[in-house]
Amino acid sequence: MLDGGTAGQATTATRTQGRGARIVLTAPLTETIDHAGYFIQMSMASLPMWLEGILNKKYPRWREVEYNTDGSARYMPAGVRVLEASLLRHYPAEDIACCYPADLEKFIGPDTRIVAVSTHNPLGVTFAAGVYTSIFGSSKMPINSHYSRDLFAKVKGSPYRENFKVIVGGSGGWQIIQTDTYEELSVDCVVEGRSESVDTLALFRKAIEGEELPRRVEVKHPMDREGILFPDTRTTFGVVEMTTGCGRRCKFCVPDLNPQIDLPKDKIMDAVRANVRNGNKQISLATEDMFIWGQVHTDTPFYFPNREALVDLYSDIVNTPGVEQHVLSHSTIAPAVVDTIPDLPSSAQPEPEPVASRGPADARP
Ligand code: B12
Ligand code: SF4
Repeated sequence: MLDGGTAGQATTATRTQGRGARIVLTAPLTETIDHAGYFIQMSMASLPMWLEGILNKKYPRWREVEYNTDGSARYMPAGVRVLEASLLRHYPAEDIACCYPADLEKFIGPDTRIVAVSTHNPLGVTFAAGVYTSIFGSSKMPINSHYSRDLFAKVKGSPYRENFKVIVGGSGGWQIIQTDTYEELSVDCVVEGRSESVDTLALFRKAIEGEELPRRVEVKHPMDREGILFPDTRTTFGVVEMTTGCGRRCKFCVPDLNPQIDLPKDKIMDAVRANVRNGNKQISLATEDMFIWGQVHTDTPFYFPNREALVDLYSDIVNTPGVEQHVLSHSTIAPAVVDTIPDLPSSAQPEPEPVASRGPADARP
């Protein structure tokens, strides 16, 4: 069903009986849309609001989203989905609702205690976004920022605002901290770090009990593969995590502060199938550098990719029935170049290592 079907609205009312879900999860529309590939979201991050007409003309249906039968969102950014999976370990499913910003008033009610917002780039002050927007003229409001502010305004204007706490997380949370826009956006607390953390769950417990929250909380990142959760629902663009961390240690880089972990193939494949089951034709493995997968915590240097393991993983994904596109995320060039050199001097070759110490799906001789 596309764009706010009425059947969905009716069942929503039954589900929450007009009292709202205890925990409502959402994200800006322009970070959630699953339309026209990565390019549209990247444009929305970087084009000023006054150029929105160009995208409206090229993609007249970009605002159309799909619904579950209970009126909740069919897809959400991966960060929301992992948060949802994390909360489901402690709260019953009927307490949690993921919805698009336009439907917030259907899911927020007198029983709502938390509205959790996940955001990638709410104020458009990250690299590239702010720079490109200002090239286009005096308006510095990127399209994505306009829609993020619109979401926060809806939450702020809720007649039940006194009853619930607003918790923000995701890779763009720092923008609210650094611009001190808590009051303006009506945000109680910004969480920096992953939702799987016990600290995040402790914070949610506090919020449900109506306790005061700190403005900013830094939570610990899981240290091993078992600590990372995989949702079995649909994510925007079929984003499935492949690695965390990078390991190159650029001093300014936030993702690199995370431990370097490559995630197990069987869990990646389960998440791919969950996306397909829920109607996605597109998958994208999220990573800081796809070439480190299959060789993390081995003696192999960064720039020697585990080619066989990578080909095995990507082949299985693109050959999964229902997957029509795979969008590549981040990578570095050096490993691809190294992999094309037939006879490296022996000093540049990594020492062979025992197969048992290697990463997942190792097929390298
Ligand atoms: C896939 C991806 C994209 C995709 C898809 C995005 C989407 N909407 O799904 C595309 C290509 C469209 C994209 C676009 C952009 N991206 Co991007 N993207 C990524 C990438 C590779 C993965 C994101 C992801 O889904 N990760 C997996 C999920 C599970 O992680 P997560 O969202 O961080 O969620 C975890 C925590 O943050 C937390 N959490 C998340 N939400 C919440 C909410 C609450 C309440 C709580 C408590 C916790 C919590 O818990 C989750 C895990 O448990 C990251 C790098 C990375 N490794 O994160 C860059 C990254 C997030 N992107 C980045 C940038 C700069 C951009 C762009 C601005 C680039 C541009 N100029 O065009 C745009 C912005 C788009 C927009 N709409 O404005 C930067 C972020 C910089 C920043 N915010 O300061 C990153 C970190 C890349 C980098 N290394 O620089 N991106
Ligand atoms: S992700 Fe990029 S910026 Fe960050 S440490 Fe790795 S190479 Fe450096």
